[in-house]
Amino acid sequence: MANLRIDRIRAAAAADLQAATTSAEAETVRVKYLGRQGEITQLLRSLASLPAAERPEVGRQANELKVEIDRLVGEKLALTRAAERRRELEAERPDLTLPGRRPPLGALHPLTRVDDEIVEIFIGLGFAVAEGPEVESEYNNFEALNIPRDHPARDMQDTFYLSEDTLLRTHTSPVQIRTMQAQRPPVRVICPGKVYRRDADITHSPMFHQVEGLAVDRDISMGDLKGTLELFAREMFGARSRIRFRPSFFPFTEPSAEVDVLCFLCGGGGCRVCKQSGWLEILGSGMVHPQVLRNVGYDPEEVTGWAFGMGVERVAMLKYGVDDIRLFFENDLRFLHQFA
Ligand code: 2NL
Repeated sequence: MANLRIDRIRAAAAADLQAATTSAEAETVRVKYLGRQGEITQLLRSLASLPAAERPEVGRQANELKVEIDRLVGEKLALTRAAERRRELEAERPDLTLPGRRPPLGALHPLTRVDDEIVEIFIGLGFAVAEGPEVESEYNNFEALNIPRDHPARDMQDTFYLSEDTLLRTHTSPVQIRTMQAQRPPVRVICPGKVYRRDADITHSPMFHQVEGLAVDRDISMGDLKGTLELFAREMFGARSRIRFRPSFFPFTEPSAEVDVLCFLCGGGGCRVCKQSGWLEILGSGMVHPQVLRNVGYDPEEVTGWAFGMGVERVAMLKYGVDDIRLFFENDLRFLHQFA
């Protein structure tokens, strides 16, 4: 009787395993025969009710069958799991013919572009780029530049003072002062950088960018300044660009001149941007004051020089028709994407 039951279980288990096509079904077969309520488990439990003489032989066969089913289930599991893993990998196979994902490309900030453009033009004219610290001494920022103690530009309203005699530079001129202190003429430098003034409205930002240029050598004249700025204007604003000089005043230059370019929006006919004048003011300039030359140890009887300075934001606002300087610093992508 017991033998018959074992044979029947063996045949049934073999058939069940044959029918199992997935690892989950193979697991179900294991539970059905070897689990806590499984047929082999129940058979082994029922050994106690057999006649003592039959017990060892039936027990041995039942255990043999248990080991056999366990081995067969194991083999089936290995086969079905391998097949399932292959199907998984097949489903995940990357389609190498799909187009690649395009990472969004960044773009230079409009101020960086204008800044680079200005600097590149002067590099092309033989100028060397010089940079310096944004935290400066009062001496380099004002004193050396012949800006008198009672000059309005020195007022607390205009300058961020860090202590009695250190401040955030209000222009990049101190870089030129440092350059002249460090080397003998000839000097030709272009100085881009951040500058700081206590001022904020639609055309003024407490931090803005300036580019200043300086040339010092024997016999440097106002004619050299005009020629240099004319070349600059043609490269920056186009071949039809013109410039004009208007007398002005700066404590560090004498004579001084404000430079206008022919309005590149209306070509000089008059428009809203140039306020019907046909001209746009873009920089200040002049012959370096003899006192400034003396302050850096140069002899104004031996060498002369000129300098100029322009605001990068102002040039960028004119060039791109931006009417509020704060747009450059808000980092709103809807604004910035327009320059990509
Ligand atoms: C402006 C005017 C200017 C200078 C900057 C300069 C520098 C040295 C000596 C003499 Cl070391 N001058 N720089 C000269 C004239 C004008 O800037 O309106 N900038 C936005």
